[in-house]
Amino acid sequence: MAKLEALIFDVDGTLADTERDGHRVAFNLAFDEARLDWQWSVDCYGKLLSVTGGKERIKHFIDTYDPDFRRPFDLDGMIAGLHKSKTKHYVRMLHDGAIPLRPGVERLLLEARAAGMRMAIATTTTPQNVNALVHSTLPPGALEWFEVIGAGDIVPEKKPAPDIYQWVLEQMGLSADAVIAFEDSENGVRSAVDAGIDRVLVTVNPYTVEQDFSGASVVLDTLGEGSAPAQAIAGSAPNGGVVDLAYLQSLVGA
Ligand code: XBP
Ligand code: MG
Repeated sequence: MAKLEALIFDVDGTLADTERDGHRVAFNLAFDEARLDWQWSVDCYGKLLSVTGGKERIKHFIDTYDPDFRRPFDLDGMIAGLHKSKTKHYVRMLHDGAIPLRPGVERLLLEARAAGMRMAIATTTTPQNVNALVHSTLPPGALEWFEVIGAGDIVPEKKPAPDIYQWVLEQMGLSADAVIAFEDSENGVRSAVDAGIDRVLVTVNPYTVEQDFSGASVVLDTLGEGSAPAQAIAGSAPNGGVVDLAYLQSLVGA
């Protein structure tokens, strides 16, 4: 039986439901600040999420939804400026306590830490956003629980490309069959699977619930808490409804 050696977590949608009431709102605040008449509705943002990466998403929005927009000479520079402003708003919102962790996340992190399980992050989002989420939701020093944080532009291609998972595995010196990836989206599962990780646990959210998770080992609604057990959407939920290290080890050994 392969031994489980590390847990690798996606951030947005997985650790916390950050997209609808966090990132989307911050993009709109940045557009306001720049006096642009763009406002991303909840539905529109759901479609835009097919493109990962905030800067890439703004570029895609212009190309697809506002093709007549008078592009400045330095469009990439303009998008980078907008994105910087968006990150500032997003980080402030997190520090104001706008977004909690998803059910079961802190419980599993604490169990893994107590057991000495190695942990890492593999995300498309900007590093400052990871720091702000961890600082605003977990005890002081929690950033150090994650041995490696792979985020944003550290790799050339964002999810669904496998780059970020490959980078994290390389930094940890681990082979793909010794880890479990935690994801919430089809793009994230593709990224992990294409990096050779064949144990992926998905917890869906309203934006991703209809996506194709055929590459995942199990699809749940949440990681589960004693009072609110996890329900399986595909595969088997843990006995007792709580994703813990014993259940994760059973997925790796399966
Ligand atoms: C989600 C993303 C990110 C966020 C916005 O990443 O695709 O682009 O939506 O963050 P993941 P930025 O699920 O891999 O955590 O604006 O910083 O890109
Ligand atoms: Mg995600």
